[in-house]
Amino acid sequence: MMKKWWHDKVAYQIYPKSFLDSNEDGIGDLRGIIGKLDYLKELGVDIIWLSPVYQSPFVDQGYDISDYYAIAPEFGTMEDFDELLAEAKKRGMYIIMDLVINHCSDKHEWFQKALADPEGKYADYFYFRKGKDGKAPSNYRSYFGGSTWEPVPGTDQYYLHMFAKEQPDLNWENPELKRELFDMVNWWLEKGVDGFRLDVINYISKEEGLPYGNESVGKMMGYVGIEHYFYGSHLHDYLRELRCKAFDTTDAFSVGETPGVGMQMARLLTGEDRHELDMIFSFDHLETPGHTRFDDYRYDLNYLKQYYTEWMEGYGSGCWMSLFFENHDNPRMISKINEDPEYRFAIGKLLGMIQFTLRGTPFIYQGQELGAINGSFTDISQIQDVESRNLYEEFCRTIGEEEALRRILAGTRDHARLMMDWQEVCRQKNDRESIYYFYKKLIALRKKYPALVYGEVRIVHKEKKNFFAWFRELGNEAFYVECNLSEKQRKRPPRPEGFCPLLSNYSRIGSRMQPYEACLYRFKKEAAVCGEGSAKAPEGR
Ligand code: TEU
Ligand code: CA
Repeated sequence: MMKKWWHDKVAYQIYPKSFLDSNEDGIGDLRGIIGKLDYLKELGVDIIWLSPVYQSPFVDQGYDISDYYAIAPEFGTMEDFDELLAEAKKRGMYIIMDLVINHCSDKHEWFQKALADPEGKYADYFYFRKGKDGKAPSNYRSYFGGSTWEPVPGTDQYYLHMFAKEQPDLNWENPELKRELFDMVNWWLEKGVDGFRLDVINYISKEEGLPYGNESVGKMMGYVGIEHYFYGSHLHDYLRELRCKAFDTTDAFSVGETPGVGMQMARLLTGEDRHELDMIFSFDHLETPGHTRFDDYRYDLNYLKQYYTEWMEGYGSGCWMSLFFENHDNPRMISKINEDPEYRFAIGKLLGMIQFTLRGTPFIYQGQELGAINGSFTDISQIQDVESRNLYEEFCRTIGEEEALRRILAGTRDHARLMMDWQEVCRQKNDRESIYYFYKKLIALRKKYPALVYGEVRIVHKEKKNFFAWFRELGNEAFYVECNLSEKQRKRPPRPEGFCPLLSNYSRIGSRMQPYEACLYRFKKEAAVCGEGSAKAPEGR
């Protein structure tokens, strides 16, 4: 595969609202981020993905944009943003923005003008449709509960919104809208941003006529109507256009958020010959099959092994993966795997080991490097997120309050949106055995050894339950990683000869593997001393 500048980089997602509040108004802000660039640099981060910082009524925390050319005053000013860009550049770091162009805010002037003049040009920037017999034009269900159709008061019209009713979907069939969006993207690129994360980008092409959704497909996929807008027939054309008219002008980087897209579609979206997206975020690995985010259950790491085995072996050499476990929409991964505090840091380090030694570009979500866990919410009044609040009401009607609360507390996006714990950072920086240091070491190793970035992945012992191991090989360099996926000790399978320990989440590598143990080894020709049983303690734990 042709080398790209982002292949050997480490990315870090910042959710600005809860990263660092510099002026003590309770809301994280751009100056807070500027003040922590050195922290990120020291950790080894190269690329910063900023969740939306544009002007917004914050119904969906900035994913409802009312002005694509303005910075939300809650976060600071355009001068602050320019300073952030400049300070990042000074440190050799890259900034990527969140591009939310499937929908905008109902407060955006386009939507306001559309409402004011239903015959005017802006009405066609959105999906306005007549109701049917006093009911919504179709049966589509919104991601945030209820119908995707919101009636326009005093008319027989409805407009489409896949998410909150304050987030009307944009009509990509309209060439003028597309031009405005491409101009906007170019404006940010000219400013110096290095790329974009594209919010729910696989929903932008909707089937003509927006036909009724098949209820049984909806039941299976969770959302009625999904077959008519998920991976729509013009998606590839739109992405290629966006790429040619915007991204290519500066070799900008793009990572598409594409929920529900499996490996086959992912290949079509990211193949290096396809000229669409550089990478995608696929979410299939975030829940064990048969479960949704709102189920209160334990995640099975054997599924993660199965998922990565499939992608590492099947995605193809011309595609490049994003490697991540968390973001602002999902509970903390450690909490999903095992809530016993005894295993918290071992699991956190195990996840880091997987994330930084498989093939792809790792994305850390803020706080993950500290082993952040879910919040301890107990009551719906503590929950802010629009998705959780809407779904709670819906659940209450069908399964009762107690069960509704249990489901919301299991899956609420608020877990990931708690303030970053800077005191914990201080504590961990003073502890050489902390997860923070473990991440820092992993990142440094990944940067030191190209085999950990570009090497072939060869997964072994596939049939062994609760055990995940692989080689990374490039030229004369070879690495071996072995992980115990369970809280039970286990016999250590024979380690390949000539491999010396480099890093482990336990201080001693014995004949039995400890709960969630993860070890990285490097091949040394001359190293007969590293034979079975004589492994010396690696750095850190
Ligand atoms: O999320 C897209 C999306 O499909 C969500 O339903 C997501 O899958 C879910 O919340 C978590 O799995 C993106 C943004 O990441 C999210 O924050 C926004 O609310 C949403 O788009 C609308 O812009
Ligand atoms: Ca603030």
